Amino acid sequence: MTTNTRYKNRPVKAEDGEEKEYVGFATLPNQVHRKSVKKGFDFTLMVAGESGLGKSTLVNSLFLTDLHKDRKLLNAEERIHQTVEITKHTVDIEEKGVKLKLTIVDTPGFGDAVNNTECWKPITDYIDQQFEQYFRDESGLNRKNIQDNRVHCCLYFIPPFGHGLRPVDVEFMKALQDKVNVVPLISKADCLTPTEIRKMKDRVREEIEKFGIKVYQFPDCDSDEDEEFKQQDRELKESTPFAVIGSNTVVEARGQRVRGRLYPWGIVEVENQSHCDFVKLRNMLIRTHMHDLKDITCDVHYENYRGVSAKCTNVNVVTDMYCF
Ligand SMILES: Nc1nc2c(ncn2[C@@H]2O[C@H](COP(=O)(O)OP(=O)(O)OP(=O)(O)O)[C@@H](O)[C@H]2O)c(=O)[nH]1
Ligand SMILES: [Mg+2]
Repeated sequence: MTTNTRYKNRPVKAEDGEEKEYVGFATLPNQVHRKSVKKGFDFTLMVAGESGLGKSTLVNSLFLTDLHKDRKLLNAEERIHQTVEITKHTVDIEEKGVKLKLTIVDTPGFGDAVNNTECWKPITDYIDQQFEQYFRDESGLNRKNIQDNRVHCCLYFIPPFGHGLRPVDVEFMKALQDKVNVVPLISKADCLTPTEIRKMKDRVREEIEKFGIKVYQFPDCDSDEDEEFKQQDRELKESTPFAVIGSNTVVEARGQRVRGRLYPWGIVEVENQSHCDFVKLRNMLIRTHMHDLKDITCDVHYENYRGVSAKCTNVNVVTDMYCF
């Protein structure tokens, strides 16, 4: 569409052959599209869970970048006293002219300390701080260039070794559930056989239900979507919690170079759908549900935060009034 035609009222032929004035609001989706493409998109993803479950490896595998090139490995003694240390990495990705500013919030070492009481506190505090910052920016004078650092999704890593959720997993997810979209993952799925994965998934799903944990719910598929999309949506919902495998090495499998883990007995391919749900997770995050995750963050979690802060502000105002 050239600039001229965009601004002109173009006459169009109606069904009866008569020319009808074309108002032009049908171009609204195009206008929105242009504007958002120009502005670019941002998305913040957080990973959390016990130390050593492969969080950093998975986010590296997801976005093909090595986020921890100069990471210093701590020795065993240091690790025991290690406190939760949250790090933020931003990568700018561009695909077909669409820019995405992706921020990964990594929480290395969670659960490393001997005492895990309230180990989720630094993480919930971090999420609240981002809301607070956004709230302040939004109420400030210069609202044009607000940087949105709110966390849109938190991948919570469940260890593959146990029998379902541990109390710390339940408490952790519950602490997060009203602040962020929690997506539980079964980590290091290469440690389990397909039957064990199925059992583990059933167990985790049951326990999520039993303990009333509010994890991210995939929205219902629109009835006018095509059959293929509906089928993919069904498969996606049935595969939760996703069982994932991460790897930062490229190996040779079936004559191709693939991201995988090489064992004496064979190769586990990260992007092979019969080996794990990595591709499903990536598609969900990037292709199909990114916008919904952002919407829920804004409409539900941020609104929760605003509600609570507004109440606190009112209480302060009332207390101040009584002080006079
Ligand atoms: N078997 C298996 N090992 C994995 C997988 N992903 C990562 N690892 C290995 O697990 C170890 C820990 O991986 P990290 O990615 O550093 O784990 P992390 O959760 O980020 O650990 P912290 O930063 O200490 O919280 C490394 O030796 C990885 O190679 C996986 O899917 N399967
Ligand atoms: Mg890590």
